[in-house]
Amino acid sequence: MIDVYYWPTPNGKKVTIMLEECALPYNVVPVNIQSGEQKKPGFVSINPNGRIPAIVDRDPADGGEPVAVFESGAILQYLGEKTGKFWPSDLRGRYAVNQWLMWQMAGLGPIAGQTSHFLNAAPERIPYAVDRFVKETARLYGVLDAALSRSDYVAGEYSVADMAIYPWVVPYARQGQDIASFPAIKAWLERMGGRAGVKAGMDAGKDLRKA
Ligand SMILES: N[C@@H](CCC(=O)N[C@@H](CS)C(=O)NCC(=O)O)C(=O)O
Repeated sequence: MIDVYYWPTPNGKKVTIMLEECALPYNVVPVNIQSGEQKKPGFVSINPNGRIPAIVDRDPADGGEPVAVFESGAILQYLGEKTGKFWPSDLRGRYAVNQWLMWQMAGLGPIAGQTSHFLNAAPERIPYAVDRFVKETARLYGVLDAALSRSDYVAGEYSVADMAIYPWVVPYARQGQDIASFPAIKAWLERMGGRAGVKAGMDAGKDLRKA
């Protein structure tokens, strides 16, 4: 069994999508980031960075003590290695996926997060910040759109890279993006949204915010 320390956000949903796609049994441990539970000692002992998601795998491949992993990209790699799914075993395939996973972790996620913050949450409108982040998000969407116009999935075959990117692109409107300008992304959103595992992973813990 895998414990997922979770709140229904884009970084959390990447992990539940992968767990659903791999049909791995998991247990959601809610960490309410709105009330600050992610900074409490119990959780910080699992993720010293004090952010969701994190996992604890109670049945690791080496048969040893439970394994704790934080950072959503590292969790996707861990689950890919554990299952042999959506994380290619050959050198070229693996790095085709890994480079897009890193692109999402270091580029799209942090930039789109700031874009959404300055557009929707900042206590005052700061035109310089809005302009800078909306434009950089559009640039990243352009890079993704070009890749998806060459293949159905970002690294060729469907992989953890698609799972990492998808929950960040679903809220494109909150990032000031016009999806009609990115036709390959639009088609990929439909392809991704039609997968049962993606739907179930996106829905995981959806009632937590209301509780
Ligand atoms: N790079 C980290 C980012 C994690 C992250 O930013 N998590 C957010 C939710 S999506 C969080 O826990 N925010 C609460 C906080 O910053 O205190 C990852 O991908 O796991």
